[in-house]
Amino acid sequence: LGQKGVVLWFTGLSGSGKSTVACTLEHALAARGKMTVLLDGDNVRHGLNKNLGFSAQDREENIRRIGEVSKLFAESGVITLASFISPYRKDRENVRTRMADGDFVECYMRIPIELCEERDPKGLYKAARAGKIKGFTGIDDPYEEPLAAELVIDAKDEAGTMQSAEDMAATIMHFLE
Ligand code: GGZ
Repeated sequence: LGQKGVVLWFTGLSGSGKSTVACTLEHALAARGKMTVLLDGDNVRHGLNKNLGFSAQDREENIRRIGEVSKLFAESGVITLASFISPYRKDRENVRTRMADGDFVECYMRIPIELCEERDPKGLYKAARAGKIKGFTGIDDPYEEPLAAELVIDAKDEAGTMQSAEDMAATIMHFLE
């Protein structure tokens, strides 16, 4: 009866596919009858965190609040998928420290910036290059790579073939199993 909660924390650049993979994985988990919640910029930055911008301080507070919400969900037995750039190592580690051992699974989307920029679904990289957005992660704002993520997802598999979102979600599902 019941299920154990966990936080799957997706970190990576804008356009790295965090939310796409999280969404694909969420569907796969739901198909197995798991209770899940997906937190991302779209449902958090417009509500709970709408008073926050993209300064280092605001990003820190963004991640802190999301961490606390994720913790509450996980403690209620929900599989929580959090998809945020979360560029600062310290901020991610603070979330990890707040959680019970093993309940924080850091999933690093290690996609080269060239690829993220090529995709640029919202034209944000273009705007950042043009100086229309200041402090854009990877352009003129830092991204601190995880040093010991539980999962590292690369654009290509070992054979050098580009991975689909389904492939990436399957890797994470195997880890969870
Ligand atoms: C990075 C920005 C910025 C700046 C707006 N830097 O690709 P997106 O659009 O949908 O995802 C990005 C999102 C990042 O929000 P997070 O809450 O994940 O960031 S953090 O964890 O750092 O707090 C991008 C958009 O917001 N966006 N301005 N300057 N991304």
